[in-house]
Amino acid sequence: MRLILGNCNYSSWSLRTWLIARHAEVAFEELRIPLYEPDSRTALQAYCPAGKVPVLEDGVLRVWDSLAIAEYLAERHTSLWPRASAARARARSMCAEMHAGFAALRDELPMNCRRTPGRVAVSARCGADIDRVVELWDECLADGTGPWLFADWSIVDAFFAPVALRLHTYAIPVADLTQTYVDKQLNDPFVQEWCARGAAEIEVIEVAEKPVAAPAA
Ligand SMILES: N[C@@H](CCC(=O)N[C@@H](CS)C(=O)NCC(=O)O)C(=O)O
Repeated sequence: MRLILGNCNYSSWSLRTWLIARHAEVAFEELRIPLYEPDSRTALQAYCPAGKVPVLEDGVLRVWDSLAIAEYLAERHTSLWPRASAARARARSMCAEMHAGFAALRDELPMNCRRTPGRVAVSARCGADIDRVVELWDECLADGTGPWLFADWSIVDAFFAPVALRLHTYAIPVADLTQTYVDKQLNDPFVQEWCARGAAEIEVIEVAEKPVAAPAA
């Protein structure tokens, strides 16, 4: 298998699928396409049906979009989703909500792993997105079974890893229960490996370096 990925520092959808592949312990190669460079579009179109990363190649098969890649890997590694049907359904709902939503959070607080942590003002819409994420996490964590959202690490933790990184790098204050989960993500060896690779990258995507808070709604 081969995963086609963007910049480690900036590409949150790449991080999600890379984490799933690492946790699944599948053997895979990587092809990194730095994004928003003059030749990025041509490179993306050569490998990526939708012109976006991530893409998983398995022989001649190409699977694109993080959710489809997650499901493809989970068909072969069933431990990637929670075992119980109800928990699995909830985890899938959370991934779908992440995949389809949280536009203000994603726009205003771009993933930037190597950013020196520091607070930025956020709009009311972004604040509401953060509150919703925290609500989702706390519903899972409140019963004390942690440390991951459904006890053992699962795909839903990959989907929220970039959000935990954002809460950290933009110094968003959260309650202890939430912070414990953020810290768990930050201390995950795979997340740390990815961030170290991001820190070593030389490309700079200006728009992700200067987040400007949108005016409050
Ligand atoms: N829904 C897609 C989103 C993929 C996506 O937006 N990827 C970004 C990088 S994180 C990208 O390829 N951007 C490059 C571009 O739009 O030119 C997924 O879940 O995989």
